[in-house]
Amino acid sequence: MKWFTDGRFGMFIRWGLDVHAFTAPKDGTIVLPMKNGVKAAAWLATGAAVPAAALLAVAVLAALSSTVRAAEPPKPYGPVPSERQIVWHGMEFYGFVHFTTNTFTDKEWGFGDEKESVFNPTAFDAEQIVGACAEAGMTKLILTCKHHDGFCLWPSPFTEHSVKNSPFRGGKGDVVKEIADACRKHGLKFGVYLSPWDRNHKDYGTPAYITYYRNQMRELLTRYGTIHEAWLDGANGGDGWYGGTRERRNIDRTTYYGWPETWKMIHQLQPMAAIFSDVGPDCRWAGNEHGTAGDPCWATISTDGWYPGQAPSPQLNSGQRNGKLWIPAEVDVSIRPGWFYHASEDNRVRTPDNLMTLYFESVGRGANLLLNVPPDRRGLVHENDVRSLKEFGRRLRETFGTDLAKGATATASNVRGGDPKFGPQKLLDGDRETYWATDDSSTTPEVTLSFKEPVTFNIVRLREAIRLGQRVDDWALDAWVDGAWKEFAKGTAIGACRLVRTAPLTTAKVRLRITKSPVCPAIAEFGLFREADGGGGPAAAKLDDGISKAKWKVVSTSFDGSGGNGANAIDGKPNTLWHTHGADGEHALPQEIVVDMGGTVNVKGFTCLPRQDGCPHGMVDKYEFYLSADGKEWSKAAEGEFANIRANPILQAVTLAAPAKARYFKFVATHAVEKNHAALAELGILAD
Ligand code: FUL
Repeated sequence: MKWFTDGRFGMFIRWGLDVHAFTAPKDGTIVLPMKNGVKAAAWLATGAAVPAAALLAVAVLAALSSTVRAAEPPKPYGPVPSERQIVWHGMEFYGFVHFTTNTFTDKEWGFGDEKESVFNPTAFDAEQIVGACAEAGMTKLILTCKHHDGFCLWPSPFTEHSVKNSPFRGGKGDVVKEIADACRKHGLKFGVYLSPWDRNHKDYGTPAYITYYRNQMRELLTRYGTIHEAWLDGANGGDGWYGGTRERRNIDRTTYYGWPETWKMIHQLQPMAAIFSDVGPDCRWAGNEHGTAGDPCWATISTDGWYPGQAPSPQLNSGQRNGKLWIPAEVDVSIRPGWFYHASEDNRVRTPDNLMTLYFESVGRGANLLLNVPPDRRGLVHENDVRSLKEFGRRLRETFGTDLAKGATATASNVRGGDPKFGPQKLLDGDRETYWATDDSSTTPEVTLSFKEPVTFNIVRLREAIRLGQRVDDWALDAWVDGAWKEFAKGTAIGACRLVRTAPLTTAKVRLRITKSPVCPAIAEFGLFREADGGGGPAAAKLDDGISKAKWKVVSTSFDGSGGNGANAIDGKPNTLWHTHGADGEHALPQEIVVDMGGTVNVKGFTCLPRQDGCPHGMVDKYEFYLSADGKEWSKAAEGEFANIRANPILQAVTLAAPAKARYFKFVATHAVEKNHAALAELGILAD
């Protein structure tokens, strides 16, 4: 038995024996805050063998007890989440459902001139869609009630461009209602995506459209029960059908949409609806569509001078330490390369392994994961996607179902005020609201979990008590191996959730060290898990990007920029570019490249891999494609748009209206998402 006192609160008894009279915290430290002094004295008076001096000390302290209080919680550090954001953080993993005329026209961005009649799912089943998502472990679904093409999945009285004029349910259908109802039934929350950009609406670009947009938002927020998220997309490609004018309409992103007023309306009508946009206000875009949050990914960020659709991606991806606002990241990514269903992508569904990786790189960095599952033309989640989701759900459940840390004894180098309310056992209670905290002066404490028997784990989960802000900068984890501590992970930022995935470790002691923090830490959870094995998942999908290029050669290009030879477009390497930015500056669009395939090929289509280096300059989003038998006489085989390529620069595959025999092809870049030159990584041909 060891006695010592604490300057502010009196006395602790560090205990080496079994304790019967007190409820002992698991770390074996009996804490007697002053207000319990009387109890302590009474217990000690029952005849326990303690030194007389110590007994006297307890009695004296007990007499003073009325003047001392239990420890106060730490003061919050920096911005803190709102109640709505706390609920949002709790959802962690949920789904997106992209469904509109694009599903039937094989596009990613409809132009706005699609006939309502094309929207004709033959076996739409909201229960099947929601059920597949529920099985994956999703907590919410966000539906594209209206995408950029302007087609509304509910019978809005404000437009004719909706399901009411489609064959779906004889024009009496309401996809929004069916999905919302199915969500409620399966215990999922529901959210709405209402695209601000509307390529159909005649008034787009004028104030009248804003009234229309808000009217529609009001409909969605008042007709379908509780809405947990309003997803406000930042994309705007400029041109569109716009009531038949077929023109480019530029808007001023800083003022046109009048966002603060729309945000206010959303929160008034649906207080729990977290608003997503590039700049929040409740959650922010993570800056890419490939499923990865930054490491670290701070929940805080300063958005001064940024607007939806105009915020810098790297900062969105990693947030900003000590940013002025709490706007955590949401990672949106599709289970397939595109956001909408394309039969050509049936063998490119993300595998359960890949989904696990995405989970660690999003949820595991304190962001939420928004995984898109696009229904097919039947109006069902395709079998391949269902298989992947099911297996992913199984792995999540099995992995995180058992917290191996539960049986541990936790001991900390410091406990705030010696108060068990802030004791390290709070790390193990599975409650995100309770936490271990230290005295204000203790900013680099450590906590050890000890086990009677060694445990084997490969995942550590840490959570901060985020109501008190994002406090910790740096941390490290050690395992007790062969009689010594061995560091197995370290990093920066914890936030709502930090998952560490490591090689399996077997040990009887694990230690968390906070190595840098501006204030005392407040940690809510310290969990250990063992990843479920990967059996039973579909095999990795193979990317089919066309026929062999062994005999190909570049006949000509309109220009080769510095280090950007045409040959790079057919070298099979995604990291080399053909581009037209020379030492003398940009060579303006259009720019073309001609390739000889070395023999006649039955061309069914072509592929274009956009530049993969993260730079949007010269990224081709409009093209023309020609074929020729002799390299002299050309016929145009395709012309079109690579939609959403800036945010999602995936392989673009274009199928020709009719296959054609040719030996030569010519790709003409007619427009780029930024700057006035061409740049692309690779071209390929789809053939028999
Ligand atoms: C982007 C859109 O342009 C895509 O089509 C998709 O909806 C994605 C989630 O957001 O900005």
